Amino acid sequence: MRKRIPVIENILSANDQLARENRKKLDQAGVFSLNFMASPGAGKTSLIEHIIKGLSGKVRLAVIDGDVATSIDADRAQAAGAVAVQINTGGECHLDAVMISGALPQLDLTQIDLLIVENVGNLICPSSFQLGTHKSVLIASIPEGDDKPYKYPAMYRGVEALVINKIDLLPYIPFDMEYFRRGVEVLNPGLITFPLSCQTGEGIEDWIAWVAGQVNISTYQFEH
Ligand SMILES: Nc1nc2c(ncn2[C@@H]2O[C@H](COP(=O)(O)OP(=O)(O)OP(=O)(O)O)[C@@H](O)[C@H]2O)c(=O)[nH]1
Ligand SMILES: [Mg+2]
Repeated sequence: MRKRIPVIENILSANDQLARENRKKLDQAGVFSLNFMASPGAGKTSLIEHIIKGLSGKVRLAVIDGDVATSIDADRAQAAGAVAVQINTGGECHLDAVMISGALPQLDLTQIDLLIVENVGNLICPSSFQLGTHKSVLIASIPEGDDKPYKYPAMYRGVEALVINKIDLLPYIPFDMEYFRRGVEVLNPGLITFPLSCQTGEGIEDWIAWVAGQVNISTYQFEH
């Protein structure tokens, strides 16, 4: 008789254990952390750039950037004014807790209020791997199409906030917002959602205010 070896379950439970240790380190240092997930090109790095600029001087921000091969995104975050650490996954389609555990010692956590992790662009794998971050944010975007909640339910189910980026493209691309939102509501009822455009800046103010609220910056005022 063949024995079933639960390899996947063991890998995920080892990952979750390490994720708990990552969280402990962040909590002990008073760092609040967000895990940004999205398909390739949805606008993760563009949003991070807006946050860095919007919270400059109010929040000490660091970014861990996951990328299969390059340091393009970490360079962009650094150019925008954040401390940034690059993780090259060498082909893996997601970050995991081991990679975050390796990156954390490269940051002086005592000097950071907010850590944003930009996951690898992918709507499947990242949702299976806990990192130890406090909340997960999904960035959807108009050109991906309005059927994505239906096709990638695990991703939409497992997040605490949703950004709908590239609303400037709504006049040009067929996208039924009602259909999209109905799909999200079934999977994740009441999910806080921010339709916005990194291109025009529409909706960015509310989004940055939400991020600031998460880091407990009660005196936060958006500067025009
Ligand atoms: N029209 C429009 N384009 C946008 C918007 N936000 C980002 N882009 C463009 O979309 C492309 C991808 O943006 P990124 O921020 O690099 O996306 P990403 O999710 O970080 O991409 P990967 O890290 O490669 O997965 C860039 O060419 C951006 O200029 C937007 O709101 N509207
Ligand atoms: Mg990016």
